[in-house]
Amino acid sequence: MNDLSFSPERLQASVLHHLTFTLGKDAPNASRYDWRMALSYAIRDRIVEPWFASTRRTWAEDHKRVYYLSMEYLIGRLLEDATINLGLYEAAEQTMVGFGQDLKSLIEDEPDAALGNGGLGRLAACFMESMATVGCPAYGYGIRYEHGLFRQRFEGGRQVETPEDWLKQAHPWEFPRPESAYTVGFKGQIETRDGKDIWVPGETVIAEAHDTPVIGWGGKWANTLRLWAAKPTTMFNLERFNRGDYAAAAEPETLARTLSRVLYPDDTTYQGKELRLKQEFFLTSAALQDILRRYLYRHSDLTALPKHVAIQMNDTHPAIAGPELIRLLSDDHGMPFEDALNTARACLGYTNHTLLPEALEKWATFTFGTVLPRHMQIVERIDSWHRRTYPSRPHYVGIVKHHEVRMGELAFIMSHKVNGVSALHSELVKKNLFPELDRLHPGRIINETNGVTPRRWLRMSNPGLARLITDTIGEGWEDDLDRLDGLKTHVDDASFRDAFAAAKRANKVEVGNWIGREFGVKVSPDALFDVQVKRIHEYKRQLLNILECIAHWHAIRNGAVSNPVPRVRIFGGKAAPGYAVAKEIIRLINDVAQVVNNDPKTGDLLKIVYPPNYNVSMAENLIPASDLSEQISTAGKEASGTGNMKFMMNGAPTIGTLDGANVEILQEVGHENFFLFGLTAEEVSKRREDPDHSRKAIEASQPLQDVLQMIAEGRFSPDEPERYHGLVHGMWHSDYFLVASDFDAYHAAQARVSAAYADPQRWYHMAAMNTARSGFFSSDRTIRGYMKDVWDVTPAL
Ligand code: 26W
Repeated sequence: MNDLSFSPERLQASVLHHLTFTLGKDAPNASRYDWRMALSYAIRDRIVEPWFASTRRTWAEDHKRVYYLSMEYLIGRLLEDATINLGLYEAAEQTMVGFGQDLKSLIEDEPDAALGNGGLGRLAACFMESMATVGCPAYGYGIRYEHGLFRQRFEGGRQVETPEDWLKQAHPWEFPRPESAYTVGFKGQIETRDGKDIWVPGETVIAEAHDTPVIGWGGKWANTLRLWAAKPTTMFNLERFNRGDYAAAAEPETLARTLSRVLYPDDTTYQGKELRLKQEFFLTSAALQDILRRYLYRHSDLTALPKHVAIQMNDTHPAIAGPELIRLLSDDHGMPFEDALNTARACLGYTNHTLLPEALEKWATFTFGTVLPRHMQIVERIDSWHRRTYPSRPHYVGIVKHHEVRMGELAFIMSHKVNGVSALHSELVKKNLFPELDRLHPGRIINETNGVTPRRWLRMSNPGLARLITDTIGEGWEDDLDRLDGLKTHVDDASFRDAFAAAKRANKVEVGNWIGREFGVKVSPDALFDVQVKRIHEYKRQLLNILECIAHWHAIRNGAVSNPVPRVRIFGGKAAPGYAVAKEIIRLINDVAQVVNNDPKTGDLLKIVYPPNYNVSMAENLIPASDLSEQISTAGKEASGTGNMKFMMNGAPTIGTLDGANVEILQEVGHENFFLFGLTAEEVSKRREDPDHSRKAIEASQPLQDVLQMIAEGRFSPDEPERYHGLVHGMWHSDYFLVASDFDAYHAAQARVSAAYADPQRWYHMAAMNTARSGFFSSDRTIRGYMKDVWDVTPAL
């Protein structure tokens, strides 16, 4: 039974074994769920050996370890990914056919692990896979949220949120580790003992580890994703229970469990809620205690910690790591304060993912001091140490200002490296976010352009194109993505372009069928699939997209477009539940879709589709079926984007602004393979100085005026004509994200797209060039950059 070889026969035996002894089911009575679980356990068994081997080797070589601290991991499904990375896909397919089961439908039975909001969380998931692929010994630390990101439905075109419930069924990939548990404290007071300040928490919870092995490409290395679940320190009050006071008896348990109950669904607007701060400290403290325990198992000199340990903070969410590590080193282990500070800083790195002012975490000193009184003291000591050490620091710079603790400044000062996530973004981090700190600490801010894992985002999600690539340039490109460049010589070959087009068309047929089946909209696979999928946010400008849809529709109706190219405009994404404007944009898209999709005058020439509940699994289906990638943020606002890279890999040219990693995508593919439009970041800042910019832009554009007029007249909301008056008013009078100023340029760029698509030879040349030039955007390259520039760690493989 424990022959874990990879032959189909052994895999079959394993599946049957798990079905019988783990699930307790007899094959004739087994459901799809049972088969999926049995297969998952059989696959997991085959990860365990490389996982142990990796761990043993790291210990044996006393290898430096990377610890990635992140409040979010947007993982998605694991069965297919693990099976493909182990090279077991065909064996699994055969095995399951033998049991009368279809592997694909088992794969789709798995719920998405949606423990993240968007880009930052998905990046953490890609990094975990890449660290395993390149053999970087690493642990990811996070929170085991009982409920991930909410589910989205539309009711009358409006977003409705319902709770997500991924743990309703057993999660086959994790190993609970009740023995790996730490106490995390909150509140309480500081007591002085023998002249030392000691924190006596007023509340405590237990953080209990749940480990998921993450296997890299080829199954050569596996790391651990360790997620913490909150447990009460005391189960319940027996005395109260016996008195019949059941609710009160369970109070400590309820209190603790709320900590890891639910992921905060806000990205980009920070709320200042006490529970969020507690979650951040819960993750960070448990992780640091675990890191020190592992270190002290072999070592005793804590000043040598940075030689063995690198800790990366994924944005400021775990930025309490600085003060917490100082506290553990000095309060618990007796290290002098300044030594503790220097040791902590040599371990820590900070990645910034956003410049938006409303996203920068700042805690009221009252909240911070109440929840973490000892840390408040330490933060003040760090700040005064920094002021003393850098006397030229301007008075307005610092961690604690205006009764707030600024987490960005804290993370910066407590890190030896600070990085942005694209070339442009890193420059803006220097110039606009931390100009004074950059001057005081030259060289600390560096760039590590984001990437995505080509295993999930090309090999797994686009098997047709992956096969064509292998047939064309040979095997081995999956973990050596620069080799895609070898496709360039084939792009001029018409038969290669035909094969490329056929792979794309097959994906479009599947997505088209799904759209027809699920949403009742008939779309042609020969139409141009124009896709914008990402969180809904004003700066990402889904509004610009839908306004241009209306202009395009209007132009076709009026016969102003000769030979219009049929298009399907696809939207996907969730709005934060409290983000009213974003929700209004969602409703507008759905309202416009209603009218356009039922207009016999435009028929198949234009369809607008907005499938609800966009998530990782939907992205895996949509992106390979896309012709055009919409990356149209206001320049200077999108830190990097990672969706843009996935589209590029899958052969969808970008229509986009010079923002985030679009800049580098353009550099790689060249102007002839990219539809560039819009103001640059510098022009955006200038333009905003004119208080009248929006009115002027609208008055200069007849198409935009017509569009706004139609919306204001209730053309898309006949039952409530004034529904979008606020939105239209905002366009005329504020338009902070410069939708109006970029409208004409975007409209013109869309016309260039249509012209290019009308010539298939030209189009597939462009599409294939995008795939060929996407090698730089593998997250393996990104991880190697962090290893060299930030973590100072070499691969163990
Ligand atoms: C505290 C509320 C909050 C939560 C999450 C504020 C900000 C965030 C994230 C930093 C938002 C985020 O996901 N940023 C995205 O990070 C990606 C990975 O680096 C980038 O590609 C995106 O451009 C950036 O928006």
